Formats: sequence, structure tokens, C-alpha cells
Amino acid sequence: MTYQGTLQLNGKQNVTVKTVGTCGKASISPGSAITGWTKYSGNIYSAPISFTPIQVSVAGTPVAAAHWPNKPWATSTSGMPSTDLNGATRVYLDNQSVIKTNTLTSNSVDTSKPFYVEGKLWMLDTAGEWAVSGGRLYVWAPDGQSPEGRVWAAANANGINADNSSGITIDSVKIFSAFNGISANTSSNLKVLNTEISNSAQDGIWASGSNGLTVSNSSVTNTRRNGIDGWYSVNGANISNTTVSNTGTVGMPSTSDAGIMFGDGANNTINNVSVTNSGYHGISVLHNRNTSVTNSTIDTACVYLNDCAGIYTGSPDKAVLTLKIDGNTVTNIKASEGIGIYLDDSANGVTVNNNKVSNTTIAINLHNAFNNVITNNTVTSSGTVHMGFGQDISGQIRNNQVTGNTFKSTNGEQTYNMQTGSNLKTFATWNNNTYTSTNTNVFARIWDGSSAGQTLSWSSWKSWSGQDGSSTMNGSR
Ligand SMILES: [Ca+2]
Repeated sequence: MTYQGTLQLNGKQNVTVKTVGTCGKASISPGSAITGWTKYSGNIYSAPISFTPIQVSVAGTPVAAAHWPNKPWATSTSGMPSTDLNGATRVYLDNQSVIKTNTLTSNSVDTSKPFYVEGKLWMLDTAGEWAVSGGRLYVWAPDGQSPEGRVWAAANANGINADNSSGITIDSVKIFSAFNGISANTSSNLKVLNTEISNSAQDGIWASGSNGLTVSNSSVTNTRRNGIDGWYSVNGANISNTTVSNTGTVGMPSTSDAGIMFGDGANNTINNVSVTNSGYHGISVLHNRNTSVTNSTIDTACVYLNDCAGIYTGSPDKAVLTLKIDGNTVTNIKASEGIGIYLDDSANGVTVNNNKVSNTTIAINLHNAFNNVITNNTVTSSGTVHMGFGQDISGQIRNNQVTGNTFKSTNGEQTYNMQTGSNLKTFATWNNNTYTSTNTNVFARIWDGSSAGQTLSWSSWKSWSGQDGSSTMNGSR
């Protein structure tokens, strides 16, 4: 049973939307089944449609707007089989961390940055693509068979509109194929319980400016931008026992920030969540004060973008974050600058305790960060280095504590990389750490920015830094 349309709760107060009975969760989608398919060419079928969808799925799985080339990214128009581009969308890699789009208004396309184009029927040339032309929807199903009975197309609308609402409870429903599954801009005390949100063209839950959001025992999957999104600010949110998967990884690379994206704000808790397969960050709690990220699993992030993290924070205005990152498992963050836990941009007042970080490029990275405590973490299998310290101006990194951690180097990776400035020795205090390494000659790398960088062995690290007096390497001091 599917409610077709947007459930309008805009500005409403104290409404509960709940499935009752034993027939399974009721569904909401602002779309419709598309029927009447006829063969067009090869494996491509078409059917009449009265709108241009933002999201098309076959048998419940999203297919991609037709695009060229079929895999990212193009750097020229060489090999492009048509010059018909007017009205198409250019999707481009603005830098290693940001994807942007623009609509083409002529048949030329800017090729100065890596790009693909989408939205024209001629681009539909492989399985898993759709396009609209002349009032018909064209689909090449993933299995090449007729789409009849299997296609759902959604208009540009939300599943539930709870903007400016107060005290709304969404319990035990499914929301699929919407722009935002739930739009809850500047809402108060929205509760999303036992709810499944899938195939969102923008966000699973758009909750920017919200206060008191609760998401519990729910799932958000196949979201093109952000799973749970408090972009401008989010205050008093509690996200627990919830999974967020496939964010920014549906079809071709799309503009995406994080599985859970909290911009500014305070007093948020994220506990016992699972965030898997994110195009950019797994969880971003940027400039969030008095917030905690605990007992959660972040597996596979930075799938399409770079200079990003499993768990990301920063404090551009240098306000004390009082952020707790505790008891999490962070793994498989493998882009060229894929970081497990990233304290960026003057992050300060962060406690990173009792986390397990493995199979990253850099496990824990501090950029211009100060007054942070890094304790009791277990770090294994980093691609290049376990902990990176980088500052733009001498003195920015200071007064951090790195104690009681276990760092295991199994592939010759360095434990610390520190650059640049005259204050490297006061980046942190280090002690009571347990190190193991198969190559103790490359323990740390230091660079003051003026003379040549140095590689320090375990013993030369201890004498250079005067630190780690009670720490052990391969079982001995
Ligand atoms: Ca194509």
C-alpha cells in the first residue's frame, strides 16, 4: 500500500503518522508506477510519462540519468558521439572534495575540469540508465529485460514535508523515491522512528535549522546528496540505532557531503549508528559543540572524493568544540587522502578516545588543531601514516595529548608525520603508547619547512622529542 504524493505536515503541530496493524509498513512516495512499455531499440524500452522525474527505479533499485561518459570522469569531448548538449547538465569535479553542476545553455561544454554530462536520450547507451524525451520515459533495465511492472518514477517533491513543524512523530513507515524523504527544515522535536527511507534524489532527511530531532531504529539508504542533513545548523539532535548507507554513491558521483552531515550547532548525540559507503565524509560534525559521536561504525567513505574522513570535524572560528568521539570503529577509508578521524581547521576541545581505526590512508589527522586529547585508540593498517599533524602557520598545532594508544605498523607505515614550523616538539605530549612495527627505522617523519625533512627511527624519535618515555616499541621501552 503506497500513499502517492507528498504528505503535507508543513507548519503542523503534534501530529503522529504511524502504520498500525500487521500488514507491514505503509509507504509514501511522490511518484507513480510507469506502465505501457514498448521496445525502442535494443534493450531500451519506452513508455509515456507526463513529467520529468528526478528519480527512477527498476525493481526498487535506482537507475541513473543517462550520462556520458559511462564512467567518471571525462577531460575532453573526444569520443562524444553527439554534440547535442543544450539543456543537458554538466556535473564536474570543482576540486578533489567538491562536485558541482550547471545546466548547459548551448551545445558547448566547459572541459577545464573533470566532468560528465547527463540528461539526453543519446546518452542512454548502457544498462541502468534512463532519459526523458518527447513525453516518453526511456529505460535500459539493469537486466536488459522489459521494465513493465517494475518502474517507479518520482516527481520533484518530498515524501513528507514537515518544514516549520513542531512535535511531529513519523513511526513505522517507508518513504521512497522522493526529492527529500522527509523535509524538516527549521522543525522542532521531530521524531523519526522505525522508518525506512530510500532512493532520495537529494537527502534522506533534510533537517537544517532543526531543534530536537530524534532518529531511532531507522534506515536511510541510496541517497544522492546527504543521508541525514543538518547543513546550516542542527541543535539537540539524537540519532541512534540507525543505519545510513550508500550516500553520494548512487549511480554516477553526485554533490555530497556526508552520510550524517551536521553543520553548525550544539548538543547533538550520534550513538550506535552504522554509516557505510559514503561518497565523501561518513559523519561530519563540523563546528558542533557539546556533541558526541559514540559506539558507531563508519565503514567505507571517500568513495568518490578526497581529503575527507570517516568522522570529520573542524572549528573555523576556533570556538571550543567539547566534542567526544568515543568507542567508534572506523575502517576502509582509502582515497589518496582518506582519513579515519579528521580534526581539521582549528578543531579544539575534542576527545578522541577508545576508537578502532583501520585500513585508512591516514588514521587520525590534525590540521591546525590544538587542545585535543587522543587516548586509548587502536590504530592498524594505515596506508601511509597513523597520525598526521599539519599546520599552515607555526604555532597553530599545540597542546594536544597522545597517550595510551596502540599503533600497529605492519606494512612499514610511519607512526607520525609532522609538518611544518619551528614548534614541532610542542605539537603534543606523547606517552604510554604501545607501538609495534616491522620497520622501526621509519617511525616518524618531521619537516620544519626550512631545512630538509628528516625520517626518525624509534630511538631517534625518543631522543629528538624527549617524549614517549613510558611507551613501548615491540614490547620494550
Ligand atoms: Ca551512457
